[in-house]
Amino acid sequence: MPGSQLATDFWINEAFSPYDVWQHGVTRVLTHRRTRFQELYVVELGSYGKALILDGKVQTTVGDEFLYHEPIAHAPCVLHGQPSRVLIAGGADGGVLREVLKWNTVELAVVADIDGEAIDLCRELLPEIHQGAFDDPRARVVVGDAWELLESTPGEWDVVIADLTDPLEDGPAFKLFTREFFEVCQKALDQGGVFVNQAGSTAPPLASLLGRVVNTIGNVFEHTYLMTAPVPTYGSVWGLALASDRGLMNRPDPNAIDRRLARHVEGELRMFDGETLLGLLQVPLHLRKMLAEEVTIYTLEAPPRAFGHGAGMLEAEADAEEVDASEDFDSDLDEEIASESDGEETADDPPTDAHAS
Ligand code: SPD
Repeated sequence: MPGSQLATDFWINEAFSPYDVWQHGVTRVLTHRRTRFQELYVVELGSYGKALILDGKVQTTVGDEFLYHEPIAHAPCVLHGQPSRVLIAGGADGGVLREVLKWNTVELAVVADIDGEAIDLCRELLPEIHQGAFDDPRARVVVGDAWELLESTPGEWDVVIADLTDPLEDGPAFKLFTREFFEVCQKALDQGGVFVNQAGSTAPPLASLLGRVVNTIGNVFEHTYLMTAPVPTYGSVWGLALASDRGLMNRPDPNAIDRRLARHVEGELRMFDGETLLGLLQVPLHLRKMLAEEVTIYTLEAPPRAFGHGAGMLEAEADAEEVDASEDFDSDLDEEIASESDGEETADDPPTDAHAS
């Protein structure tokens, strides 16, 4: 290419559509393997540093992870006001866990991810992302199906964060983008609880999936909001859907949000504050129009299919009996939740409502 000086001969390609590919120059491969659920790379990218890539899709990079992990963690927590129990569906890399644990109100934060090997590799190879969060006494890892865990813990969670891979055919996550899953999340939330998920790309050729995911969530919860966050290595501005059965502030007062963050968040935030949240919640006209016109609802019978293909799910399904660890983790978690519930309640900061600021 005229005028360009390339610095590596080794490239990883992520195809966003049959016609759009982003290449990242790789400077080191830390591991490449096929887990029981997906193809996994941990590599070092020349521009963005270490990165986790699952089934050909960049999940997180040291260089831009904060642009995704901060909003997906702090937006639901700050709009809840006083999150105590947080469930992260997916989240193997520990980036969301790290952010959630900055909340001094959080007593229990569970990462429920089906791919134990991915969790282990992220703990070993991506300390820059989790920063020791898995060792926090308030953190718990459940290797298993987040759906089953949520189903077995009705009304237990203040915040549920679906930090999932894209809904690829034969991938591990596509069922978790359906009405049936969102209904399970709704029931798993305590009164006033807040749900958030990564809902897809806003790029015009791809945004219909985002519109349908948000419409499906809106079919389940009383109130749904779209946030958009720029995450360079996801290839476009990314959609995050927030939902709750109580109205949240969609034009929050930045000063009120900053006060709440100052009271409850310990540790540095790089991109998230009151002004940022206000901006994330104001989405452009063409997306608002798309949402207003969308009618499709994703179901288990007709689930979403993002561009790409999962590598490992067929093998995993054949091993389903062995994978189904829900009986063990359900009873452990129930005990933990029961003992946590015995603790004294704090009431310094009542939950937000639509008019609070
Ligand atoms: N297209 C990539 C979307 C990835 C969303 N999940 C990221 C996991 C990071 N913790």
